Amino acid sequence: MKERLLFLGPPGAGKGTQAALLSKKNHLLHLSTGDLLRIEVSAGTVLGKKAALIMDKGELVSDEIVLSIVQKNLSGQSQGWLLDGFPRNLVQAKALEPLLEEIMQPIQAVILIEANDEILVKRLLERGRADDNEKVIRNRLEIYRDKTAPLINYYSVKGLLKSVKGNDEVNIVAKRIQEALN
Ligand code: B4P
Repeated sequence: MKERLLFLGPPGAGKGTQAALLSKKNHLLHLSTGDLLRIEVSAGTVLGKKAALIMDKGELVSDEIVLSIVQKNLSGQSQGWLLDGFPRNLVQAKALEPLLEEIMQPIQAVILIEANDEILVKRLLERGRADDNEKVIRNRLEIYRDKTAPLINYYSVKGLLKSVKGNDEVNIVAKRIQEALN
Protein backbone atom coordinates (compact mmCIF):
# COMPACT_ATOMS: atom_id res chain seq x y z
CA MET A 1 0.00 0.00 0.00
CA LYS A 2 1.07 3.57 -0.64
CA GLU A 3 2.11 5.13 2.64
CA ARG A 4 3.18 8.72 2.07
CA LEU A 5 -0.06 10.49 1.49
CA LEU A 6 -1.86 13.82 1.30
CA PHE A 7 -5.57 14.22 2.01
CA LEU A 8 -7.25 17.00 0.09
CA GLY A 9 -10.89 18.12 0.09
CA PRO A 10 -13.33 20.82 1.17
CA PRO A 11 -14.02 21.47 4.86
CA GLY A 12 -16.27 18.73 6.21
CA ALA A 13 -15.47 16.25 3.44
CA GLY A 14 -14.13 13.90 6.09
CA LYS A 15 -10.37 14.38 5.73
CA GLY A 16 -9.81 14.26 9.48
CA THR A 17 -12.22 11.37 9.99
CA GLN A 18 -10.76 9.23 7.22
CA ALA A 19 -7.15 10.15 7.97
CA ALA A 20 -7.56 9.00 11.57
CA LEU A 21 -9.01 5.63 10.48
CA LEU A 22 -6.45 4.95 7.76
CA SER A 23 -3.43 5.96 9.82
CA LYS A 24 -4.50 3.82 12.76
CA LYS A 25 -5.10 0.79 10.57
CA ASN A 26 -1.80 1.13 8.70
CA HIS A 27 0.41 2.61 11.45
CA LEU A 28 1.02 5.87 9.64
CA LEU A 29 1.89 9.16 11.30
CA HIS A 30 -1.26 11.30 11.06
CA LEU A 31 -0.37 14.99 10.81
CA SER A 32 -3.38 17.28 10.78
CA THR A 33 -2.39 20.94 10.55
CA GLY A 34 -5.88 21.83 11.85
CA ASP A 35 -5.42 19.64 14.96
CA LEU A 36 -1.87 20.90 15.53
CA LEU A 37 -3.08 24.49 15.30
CA ARG A 38 -5.95 23.78 17.71
CA ILE A 39 -3.44 22.34 20.22
CA GLU A 40 -1.50 25.62 20.05
CA VAL A 41 -4.75 27.56 20.48
CA SER A 42 -5.83 25.65 23.57
CA ALA A 43 -2.35 25.86 25.07
CA GLY A 44 -2.57 29.65 24.63
CA THR A 45 0.87 29.95 23.00
CA VAL A 46 1.86 33.09 21.07
CA LEU A 47 1.43 31.12 17.85
CA GLY A 48 -1.94 29.79 19.04
CA LYS A 49 -3.24 33.28 19.85
CA LYS A 50 -2.31 34.46 16.36
CA ALA A 51 -3.85 31.39 14.75
CA ALA A 52 -7.12 31.58 16.72
CA LEU A 53 -7.99 35.01 15.32
CA ILE A 54 -7.62 33.67 11.77
CA MET A 55 -9.29 30.28 12.30
CA ASP A 56 -12.35 31.85 13.94
CA LYS A 57 -12.98 33.72 10.68
CA GLY A 58 -12.43 30.62 8.55
CA GLU A 59 -9.36 32.12 6.87
CA LEU A 60 -6.09 30.30 6.23
CA VAL A 61 -3.40 30.65 8.88
CA SER A 62 -0.14 32.12 7.48
CA ASP A 63 1.99 29.81 5.36
CA GLU A 64 4.96 30.58 7.58
CA ILE A 65 3.25 29.28 10.73
CA VAL A 66 1.83 26.18 9.07
CA LEU A 67 5.10 25.31 7.34
CA SER A 68 7.09 25.54 10.53
CA ILE A 69 4.62 23.16 12.20
CA VAL A 70 4.85 20.63 9.36
CA GLN A 71 8.62 20.82 9.14
CA LYS A 72 8.98 20.27 12.89
CA ASN A 73 6.76 17.19 12.81
CA LEU A 74 8.05 15.58 9.61
CA SER A 75 11.78 15.83 10.24
CA GLY A 76 13.39 12.59 11.34
CA GLN A 77 10.30 10.66 10.26
CA SER A 78 11.03 7.14 9.12
CA GLN A 79 7.57 5.50 9.06
CA GLY A 80 4.83 6.35 6.54
CA TRP A 81 2.84 9.53 7.01
CA LEU A 82 -0.41 11.13 6.09
CA LEU A 83 -0.76 14.91 5.83
CA ASP A 84 -4.35 15.96 6.50
CA GLY A 85 -5.40 19.48 5.55
CA PHE A 86 -1.95 20.43 4.27
CA PRO A 87 -1.03 21.82 1.78
CA ARG A 88 -3.95 24.22 1.49
CA ASN A 89 -2.58 26.44 -1.30
CA LEU A 90 0.09 26.44 -4.01
CA VAL A 91 2.67 28.21 -1.85
CA GLN A 92 2.41 25.43 0.75
CA ALA A 93 2.48 22.72 -1.93
CA LYS A 94 5.65 24.15 -3.47
CA ALA A 95 7.30 24.63 -0.08
CA LEU A 96 6.61 21.02 0.81
CA GLU A 97 8.66 19.69 -2.10
CA PRO A 98 12.20 20.63 -0.96
CA LEU A 99 11.26 19.53 2.54
CA LEU A 100 10.36 16.05 1.30
CA GLU A 101 13.37 15.93 -1.01
CA GLU A 102 15.60 16.58 1.97
CA ILE A 103 14.21 13.58 3.83
CA MET A 104 14.05 11.59 0.56
CA GLN A 105 10.38 10.72 1.03
CA PRO A 106 8.34 11.77 -2.00
CA ILE A 107 4.52 11.79 -1.92
CA GLN A 108 3.07 8.52 -3.24
CA ALA A 109 -0.58 9.52 -3.56
CA VAL A 110 -2.97 12.43 -3.01
CA ILE A 111 -6.47 11.45 -1.96
CA LEU A 112 -9.16 13.97 -2.88
CA ILE A 113 -12.39 13.47 -0.91
CA GLU A 114 -15.34 15.19 -2.55
CA ALA A 115 -18.84 15.94 -1.32
CA ASN A 116 -21.47 18.51 -2.23
CA ASP A 117 -21.93 21.77 -0.33
CA GLU A 118 -25.28 20.83 1.23
CA ILE A 119 -23.75 17.79 2.89
CA LEU A 120 -20.63 19.68 3.95
CA VAL A 121 -22.57 22.49 5.62
CA LYS A 122 -24.90 20.03 7.37
CA ARG A 123 -22.01 17.93 8.74
CA LEU A 124 -20.08 20.93 10.00
CA LEU A 125 -23.11 22.51 11.66
CA GLU A 126 -23.74 19.20 13.42
CA ARG A 127 -20.10 18.96 14.50
CA GLY A 128 -20.35 22.45 16.05
CA ARG A 129 -16.65 23.27 16.55
CA ALA A 130 -15.80 26.93 17.37
CA ASP A 131 -15.35 27.68 13.64
CA ASP A 132 -18.46 25.74 12.57
CA ASN A 133 -21.15 28.40 12.17
CA GLU A 134 -22.87 29.01 8.87
CA LYS A 135 -21.15 32.31 8.00
CA VAL A 136 -17.67 30.96 8.74
CA ILE A 137 -18.38 27.66 6.97
CA ARG A 138 -19.44 29.51 3.80
CA ASN A 139 -16.23 31.54 3.97
CA ARG A 140 -14.16 28.36 4.37
CA LEU A 141 -15.87 26.84 1.33
CA GLU A 142 -15.10 29.93 -0.72
CA ILE A 143 -11.46 29.90 0.39
CA TYR A 144 -11.27 26.22 -0.47
CA ARG A 145 -12.45 26.92 -4.03
CA ASP A 146 -10.19 29.89 -4.44
CA LYS A 147 -6.95 28.72 -2.78
CA THR A 148 -7.03 24.95 -2.28
CA ALA A 149 -8.93 23.60 -5.31
CA PRO A 150 -6.09 24.60 -7.73
CA LEU A 151 -4.07 21.85 -6.04
CA ILE A 152 -6.35 19.28 -7.66
CA ASN A 153 -4.89 20.09 -11.06
CA TYR A 154 -1.39 20.51 -9.61
CA TYR A 155 -1.31 16.94 -8.27
CA SER A 156 -3.32 15.50 -11.14
CA VAL A 157 -0.65 16.65 -13.63
CA LYS A 158 1.95 14.90 -11.47
CA GLY A 159 -0.08 11.68 -11.75
CA LEU A 160 -0.65 11.48 -7.99
CA LEU A 161 -4.35 12.30 -7.63
CA LYS A 162 -6.99 9.75 -6.62
CA SER A 163 -10.56 11.05 -6.28
CA VAL A 164 -12.97 9.43 -3.87
CA LYS A 165 -16.66 10.21 -3.42
CA GLY A 166 -17.18 11.28 0.20
CA ASN A 167 -20.99 11.67 0.32
CA ASP A 168 -21.67 8.25 1.78
CA GLU A 169 -21.25 6.87 5.27
CA VAL A 170 -17.82 6.73 6.91
CA ASN A 171 -17.14 2.99 6.36
CA ILE A 172 -18.05 3.12 2.68
CA VAL A 173 -15.74 6.09 2.08
CA ALA A 174 -12.96 4.33 4.03
CA LYS A 175 -13.29 1.30 1.78
CA ARG A 176 -13.03 3.48 -1.33
CA ILE A 177 -9.88 5.11 -0.01
CA GLN A 178 -8.28 1.78 0.84
CA GLU A 179 -9.05 0.49 -2.65
CA ALA A 180 -7.59 3.61 -4.25
CA LEU A 181 -4.32 3.04 -2.38
CA ASN A 182 -3.84 -0.66 -3.03
P1 B4P B 1 -9.30 21.40 9.48
O1 B4P B 1 -8.98 21.07 10.87
O2 B4P B 1 -8.43 20.83 8.40
O3 B4P B 1 -10.81 20.94 9.32
P2 B4P B 1 -11.90 20.81 8.18
O4 B4P B 1 -11.31 20.97 6.81
O5 B4P B 1 -12.96 21.79 8.56
O6 B4P B 1 -12.59 19.39 8.33
P3 B4P B 1 -12.38 17.90 7.75
O7 B4P B 1 -12.49 17.78 6.27
O8 B4P B 1 -11.13 17.35 8.37
O9 B4P B 1 -13.68 17.19 8.27
P4 B4P B 1 -13.94 16.07 9.36
O10 B4P B 1 -13.35 14.77 9.02
O11 B4P B 1 -13.58 16.64 10.71
O12 B4P B 1 -9.27 23.02 9.27
C1 B4P B 1 -9.75 23.96 10.22
C2 B4P B 1 -9.07 25.33 10.08
O13 B4P B 1 -7.65 25.23 10.41
C3 B4P B 1 -9.05 25.95 8.69
O14 B4P B 1 -10.26 26.65 8.39
C4 B4P B 1 -7.82 26.91 8.78
O15 B4P B 1 -8.13 28.11 9.44
C5 B4P B 1 -6.85 26.14 9.64
N1 B4P B 1 -5.85 25.34 8.84
C6 B4P B 1 -5.72 23.98 8.84
N2 B4P B 1 -4.74 23.61 8.00
C7 B4P B 1 -4.23 24.74 7.44
C8 B4P B 1 -3.21 24.99 6.47
N3 B4P B 1 -2.51 24.00 5.91
N4 B4P B 1 -2.98 26.28 6.13
C9 B4P B 1 -3.64 27.29 6.67
N5 B4P B 1 -4.64 27.11 7.59
C10 B4P B 1 -4.93 25.86 7.97
O16 B4P B 1 -15.51 15.89 9.24
C11 B4P B 1 -16.44 16.94 9.56
C12 B4P B 1 -17.65 16.37 10.26
O17 B4P B 1 -18.34 15.46 9.40
C13 B4P B 1 -17.32 15.56 11.52
O18 B4P B 1 -18.27 15.87 12.51
C14 B4P B 1 -17.43 14.11 11.08
O19 B4P B 1 -17.83 13.25 12.14
C15 B4P B 1 -18.49 14.18 10.01
N6 B4P B 1 -18.27 13.18 8.94
C16 B4P B 1 -17.08 12.91 8.33
N7 B4P B 1 -17.26 11.97 7.37
C17 B4P B 1 -18.60 11.67 7.37
C18 B4P B 1 -19.42 10.78 6.59
N8 B4P B 1 -18.90 10.00 5.62
N9 B4P B 1 -20.75 10.74 6.86
C19 B4P B 1 -21.28 11.51 7.83
N10 B4P B 1 -20.57 12.37 8.60
C20 B4P B 1 -19.25 12.45 8.37
